[in-house]
Amino acid sequence: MATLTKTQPRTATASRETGGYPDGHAPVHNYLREPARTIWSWMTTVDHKRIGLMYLVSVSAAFAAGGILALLVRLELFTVGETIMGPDAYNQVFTLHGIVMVFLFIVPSIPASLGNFLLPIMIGAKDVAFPKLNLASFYIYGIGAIIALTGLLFGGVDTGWTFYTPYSKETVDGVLFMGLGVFVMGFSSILTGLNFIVTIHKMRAPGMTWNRMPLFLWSIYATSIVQILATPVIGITMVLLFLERVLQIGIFDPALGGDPVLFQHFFWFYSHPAVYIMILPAFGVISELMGTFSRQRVYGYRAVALSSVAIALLGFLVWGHHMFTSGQSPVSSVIFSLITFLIGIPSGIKIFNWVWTMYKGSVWLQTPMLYALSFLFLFTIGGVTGIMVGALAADIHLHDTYFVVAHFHYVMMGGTVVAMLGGLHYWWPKMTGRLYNETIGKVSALLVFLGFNMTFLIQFIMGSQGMPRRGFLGPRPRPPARSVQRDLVPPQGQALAGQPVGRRHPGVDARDHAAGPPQLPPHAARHPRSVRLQRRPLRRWRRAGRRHRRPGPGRDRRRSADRALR
Ligand code: HEM
Ligand SMILES: [Cu+2]
Repeated sequence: MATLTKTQPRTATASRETGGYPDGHAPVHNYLREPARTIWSWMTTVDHKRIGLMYLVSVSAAFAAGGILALLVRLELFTVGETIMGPDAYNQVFTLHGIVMVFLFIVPSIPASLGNFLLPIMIGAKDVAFPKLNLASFYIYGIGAIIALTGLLFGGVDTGWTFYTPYSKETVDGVLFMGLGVFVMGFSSILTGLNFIVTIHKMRAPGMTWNRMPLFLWSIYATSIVQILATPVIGITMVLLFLERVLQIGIFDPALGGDPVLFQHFFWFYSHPAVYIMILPAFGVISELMGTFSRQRVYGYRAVALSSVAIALLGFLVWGHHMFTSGQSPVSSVIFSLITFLIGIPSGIKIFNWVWTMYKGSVWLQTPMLYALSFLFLFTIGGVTGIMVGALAADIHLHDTYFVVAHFHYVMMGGTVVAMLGGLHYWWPKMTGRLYNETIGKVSALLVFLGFNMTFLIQFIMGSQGMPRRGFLGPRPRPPARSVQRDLVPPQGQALAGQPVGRRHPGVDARDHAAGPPQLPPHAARHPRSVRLQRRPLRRWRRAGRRHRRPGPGRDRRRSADRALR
């Protein structure tokens, strides 16, 4: 590399044939053309660069498909009531959006594409440790995706990407295929992780010690650990769901002696670590970009490298923060909440080190750096709101609202996708031998940033005001009586106070008031916490009375909006 400095003049022979390289410096081997350019040679290749590129094309296709589904969701929510589809179709569309984006796109995204391409190059190895297994992983991914999408022919899925029981046991048969597809794709993820770990352990060139490894590889290494340890759990969970549906064995179905909440434990035991499968590679990309475009070695190399591993390990201990409202014991909720806060520390270490690197360096605002700055801004919002929903009291209100939707889009899209875009721009010349147009690159980076915030920032506000996620915005018939509604209160109320505490979206109108003041249960007097909770319905009742006496268009608008959300 040292010979190719900028003082060396580009010779006249540098041309398209030499790929723009000065004569004599053209790479001996051009993986895009050799050994052949036929489709068959691509399909049977064991070259990590080609496999990385094939993954890139596949995950991009999945991203585009998921994006179209997202547009359908937004379009449907454009007006109250049916805009382009009914409630059942809507459930299907947002579910498919989630499944495609999570399992087909974001889990394999950076590690399988950029990771495959760069890992051997960065450690000075010829290829990954098991090239054939690498190709097999690609096909397993493809087969899994096809099985999952076959579910569309069998009624599709309307469970949400989380497949929660007991509903997923009762609903259409598409669940079977989606579950099986996720199971199969899991193997692809495990084998890729295995391949990367062995490659990093065994194939580093002499001199490439652990402490000299590029930060991207540390993050890929940490990701691989999570892939290997966590992915089997989702596989087993999907198999159990499959067996439960087909053979009625009674694992999740209470009628058969099973426990539906058990499913949530299994699911999140994978899916929380999986969010680190999604974000750790992004951290790695950002570390590379920050170093290069600040023209400065990333500050605190060791801390940044080891924080990836710390996040990967701690990530296994926080799954219960998705279940604060599931009726799990208050003790476990407190513990899960505490460990969730702890994860903020290694994440913060990275953020501060990146900022310090920029501060000490000299920032060069090229397209990849614009994406890196977007990442810093968006991921920080995502992380901080993660801590907010990790706080027990706040999450009782925010769970299953648009606030959570905003949170995870800030980390997944604002984090992982933005980092991937930055990385693709950065390594594009290496991967293709061509340079992109810098102006178009910068404009796109800006548009992504603005468009993303316009779409998702507002969801924090909607969510904190109580708008439920996954809700079809349609006028629905009003339930007959308030008392029936009370019975439908989600379990968190009972869990906290031993009594229903009222709905999260109180219907404040005259009828509520006419029902008379709610009664405090006798034990409330002895229990200060429950007194506070129990007073809430009373305050609502008083407020309803005030509104009742103040007629006007404002009240009517509130009422219809309120009803629309139900
Ligand atoms: C910085 C640390 C983070 C913390 C403290 C955190 C915390 C949380 C908590 C407590 C929830 C549950 C909220 C609820 O359902 O009421 C949640 C949901 C979620 N988070 Fe995070 N999070 C963090 C980072 C991430 C990252 C990096 C990703 C993905 C790249 C992610 C993806 C998700 C997803 C997908 C959900 C919602 C799952 C669902 O219900 O569909 N989070 N997060
Ligand atoms: Cu989580």
